[in-house]
Amino acid sequence: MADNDKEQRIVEARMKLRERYKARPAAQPMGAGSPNRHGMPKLPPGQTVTQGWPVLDLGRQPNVELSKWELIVDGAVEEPRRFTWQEFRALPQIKDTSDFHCVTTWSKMDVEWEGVQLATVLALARPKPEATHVITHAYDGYSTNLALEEALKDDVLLVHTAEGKPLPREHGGPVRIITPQLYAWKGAKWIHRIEVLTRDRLGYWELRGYSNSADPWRDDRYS
Ligand SMILES: Nc1nc2c(c(=O)[nH]1)N[C@H]1C(S)=C(S)[C@@H](COP(=O)(O)O)O[C@H]1N2
Ligand SMILES: [Mo]
Repeated sequence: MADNDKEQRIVEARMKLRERYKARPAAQPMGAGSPNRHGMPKLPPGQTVTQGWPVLDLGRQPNVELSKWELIVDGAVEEPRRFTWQEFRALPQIKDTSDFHCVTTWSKMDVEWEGVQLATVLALARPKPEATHVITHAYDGYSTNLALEEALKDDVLLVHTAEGKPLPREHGGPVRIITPQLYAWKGAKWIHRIEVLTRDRLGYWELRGYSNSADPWRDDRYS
């Protein structure tokens, strides 16, 4: 099947899911389980824990060689930056364990990640005082936007390692973003460019009826 047909089917399936979800009574906030580090119940409302790790994307998984991989940080910044793979790996690296919540109702708990805080690369580019949002662009053509205050949270990472192994291509390797406090679509797989904005601009799913704020603890899935 041609990539565009595949993508069209994925979009249609996910729009159907949206209609179905919207027709249901809202899940009861706040969710279940002992509090996570943000003081929220570990499992958000309407979510079910999965042991596996489903793959969700637009049906194409770019093969980005490390020698060609590049991370760009530009837009409303004082100092636009580009990082090669070696430069990226030379930035301060952190390990963190966090949960991963997909809008299609599965959650993968306690993933061990390794990577660089998004705040670290943003700080190097120095967002201008009027900067309010970022939109992240991926090698498969995907994009998703974040308010700067969400992008700067300390567990929002550019990850290259999951569970001690290089991030598999189907999960966004060599590098993806993770946003544990928001639904997982806010974290772009195969990240290529972080564009800093002075006003909000909607990304791929946000333009197609997904919530802009995407807060799992408010069952905030669709707009
Ligand atoms: N580049 C890119 N990133 C993406 C997507 C995508 O289609 N392309 N899908 C998003 C969605 S909807 C989810 S749930 C997660 C899925 O990540 P996974 O395939 O590793 O589970 O990636 C997000 N990031
Ligand atoms: Mo998703």
